[in-house]
Amino acid sequence: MLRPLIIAATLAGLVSACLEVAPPSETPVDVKDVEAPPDLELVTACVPTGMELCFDALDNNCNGVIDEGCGLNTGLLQFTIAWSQSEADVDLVVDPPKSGDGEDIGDVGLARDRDCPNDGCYGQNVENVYLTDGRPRRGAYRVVVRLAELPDDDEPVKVRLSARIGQRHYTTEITLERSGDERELSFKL
Ligand SMILES: [Ca+2]
Ligand SMILES: [Ca+2]
Repeated sequence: MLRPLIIAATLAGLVSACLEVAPPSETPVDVKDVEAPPDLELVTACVPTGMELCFDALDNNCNGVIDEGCGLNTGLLQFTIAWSQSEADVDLVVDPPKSGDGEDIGDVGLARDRDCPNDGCYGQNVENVYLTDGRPRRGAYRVVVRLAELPDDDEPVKVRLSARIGQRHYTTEITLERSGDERELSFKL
């Protein structure tokens, strides 16, 4: 009786792992250029620190997926922010590439998981934008992290931003001081 149970458990483990992690693509997603404000330190090396921790917007186990097993989705593109001040309203905006003449090119398959703190985030503030399936459209993805609202006497908000672009990984910490502050990065594929 023991062996079928072990096989079933192993299969269940494999299936859950497959659901979380997008299959590797045949050719890597090519990152042509990354633009970031000069005062932001953009770290590309991933140093594993143990098991994956939820809601920190960090790929703690360096498996290429940010905050897996935490109810967030992923794809060949994943942009995630997390911040600790439970009352602060921070927004992650990912604008998809435009056509050559600057026109919208329509739906490129990006979706959003949560809008914190409005979605009942219970102090675990995280927002996640990901590519739902397939390969990403080429072009520049404009990523804006904006402090929409900060209660009067709070400290500046420290926001962790991580991006997964195919097999590449980027992370940085952004400090936003007052309502309306924003920082912009661009990832060109
Ligand atoms: Ca991970
Ligand atoms: Ca994590």
